[in-house]
Amino acid sequence: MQILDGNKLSKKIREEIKQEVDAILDADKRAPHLAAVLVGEDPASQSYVRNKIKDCEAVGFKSTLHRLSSDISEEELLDLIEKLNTEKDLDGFIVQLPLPKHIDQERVTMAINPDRDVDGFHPTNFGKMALDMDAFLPATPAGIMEMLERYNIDTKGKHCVIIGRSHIVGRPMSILMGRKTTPGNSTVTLCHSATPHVEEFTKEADIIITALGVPNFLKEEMVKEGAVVIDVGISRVEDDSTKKGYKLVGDVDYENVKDKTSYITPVPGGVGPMTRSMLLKNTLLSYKRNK
Ligand code: L34
Repeated sequence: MQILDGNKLSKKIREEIKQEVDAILDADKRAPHLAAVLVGEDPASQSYVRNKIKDCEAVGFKSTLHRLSSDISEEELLDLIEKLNTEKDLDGFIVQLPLPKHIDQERVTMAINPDRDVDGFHPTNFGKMALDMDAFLPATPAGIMEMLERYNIDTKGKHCVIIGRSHIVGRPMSILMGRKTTPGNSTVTLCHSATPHVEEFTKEADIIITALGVPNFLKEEMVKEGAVVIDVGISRVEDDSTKKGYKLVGDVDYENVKDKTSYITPVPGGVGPMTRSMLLKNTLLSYKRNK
């Protein structure tokens, strides 16, 4: 069993990006610039966005954080997006999800300029991805692909089972793993809440990608010997023995599953940091396109 170390890999990717930024700054050009919009006080979202801003600092990007109160109207948010769509010397921006219930997520996604949509959520980018065209890829799926590539994991002709069909993870992941690329080129099964007996699929899988947000969902007996297990789930569960009062757990019953796998991602320290690295990568890509 080998651990897919997202922290270590992300550090390496950040160093690579920093080298590029250093060269840009040495040439007296402006730094790449990412803006993040955070609506409300969701503790997990605050932590993720804080880390994204820190990552920008670490690689030499400029970053701007727009914090909005949870009772902001949809129109006010759309006005801000309109500004960010054309703001000078801005390469990309994200609107952190989830949004408060009174705001229509679809309208917000549609309002973002696809050329600045470094989350890759706009239908233009999603469609391009599905058609093998150049596009901003959504950060979490892109991070998983990057991880598979850098660990040289063979995916061609393998059976990849994905659990969860969310717009930001499961659905795009099913497309990327099925594309004729390396990594990719897998036979893909997309399981979801209407799949009876998920274990019948996971037991046959060479690669399992869980993205449901149900702690300890994937058990030892659901996994084939030697499978690759990628855990995207990240839930906060109460734990009085920790300083914060909670701990982060994935969708995989890690302690019992790990020894059965060939490769496995931990939570935390697996897919999460890779997501953040891919956001940096997309922002740099956007910057280069603007040149
Ligand atoms: N717009 N909304 C938008 N873009 C995204 O790409 C996201 N996502 C998901 C939620 N909403 C979004 C994220 O940023 C999930 N996500 C995300 C990003 C980073 C981490 C986890 C989820 C992360 O850094 N995880 C760390 C632990 C962080 C902690 O201590 O809280 C890890 O090691 O897994």
